[in-house]
Amino acid sequence: IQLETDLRTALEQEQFVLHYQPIVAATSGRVVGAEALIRWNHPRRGMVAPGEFIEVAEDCGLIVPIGEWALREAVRQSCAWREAGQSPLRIAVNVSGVQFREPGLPEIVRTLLPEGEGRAQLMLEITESVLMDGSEEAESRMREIRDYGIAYALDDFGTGFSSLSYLKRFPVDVVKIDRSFVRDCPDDHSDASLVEAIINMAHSLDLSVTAEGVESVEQRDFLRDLGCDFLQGYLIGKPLSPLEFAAFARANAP
Ligand code: G
Ligand code: G
Ligand code: MN
Ligand code: NA
Repeated sequence: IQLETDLRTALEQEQFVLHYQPIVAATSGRVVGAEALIRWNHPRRGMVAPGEFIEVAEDCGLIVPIGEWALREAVRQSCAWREAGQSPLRIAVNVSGVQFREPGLPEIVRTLLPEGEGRAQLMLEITESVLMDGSEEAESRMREIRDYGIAYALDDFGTGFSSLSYLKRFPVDVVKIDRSFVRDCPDDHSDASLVEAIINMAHSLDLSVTAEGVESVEQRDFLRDLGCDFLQGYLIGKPLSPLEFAAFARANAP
């Protein structure tokens, strides 16, 4: 209850910030975008990680306005970078299932997108569970939002229970291989085979693949050689403040 009250205050007083973890093309190492990750800049506790408040925010419904704030902030920041001369970046924002099912989401997305040239390349990261419950509705909702030019990444891929047929049915653009499968690559043969199978399967459905949790040069080379499209992880860069990310993007521009 105290946390809920504090989260309301955090929204009102704009205590949330977004950090940006770089995503690069596997073959060139050039930056293609980032995953926006929320932090709570708490007046006493300092930077609070999402693991400590997202679940509570989902339970009490505050994830809806918090998630809306994150979408707005990501679009604002990405337009600011564009205006500062940065090459276009695809910014991926995590959307919780609770927020995805909210009837107002398509309208929110529509109104926050700028018109014309500076249009933000926004991507929504959803998990397999979003596709599973109420899938008819999820499908039409995905298509409605996609018509505004938004792309989708399927987060934590492989950890859920969705069947491969979901990938064919829903308008997903990118599959993100969960970092638990990347961790023991390339030494663990079953994980290595699994990662290879996900990449090949995604490609045969015309989807791109991002590997998460890339921490070593061996993992990077292994994934690149399998044809994985994009890489994300501590080897590439940890989640960075907006200023730090801008410097990273300049240094690794296409
Ligand atoms: O930043 P960190 O590595 O601690 O992120 C932990 C988890 O918090 C991630 O799995 C991510 O999905 C979730 N998360 C981060 N930012 C957001 C956000 O803006 N909205 C939602 N719903 N989840 C987020
Ligand atoms: O949305 P998702 O659940 O994928 O959230 C990404 C989380 O993974 C963030 O909390 C981020 O800090 C964390 N993360 C990002 N890169 C790495 C990595 O290379 N190794 C590990 N262990 N965690 C990572
Ligand atoms: Mn994510
Ligand atoms: Na993930």
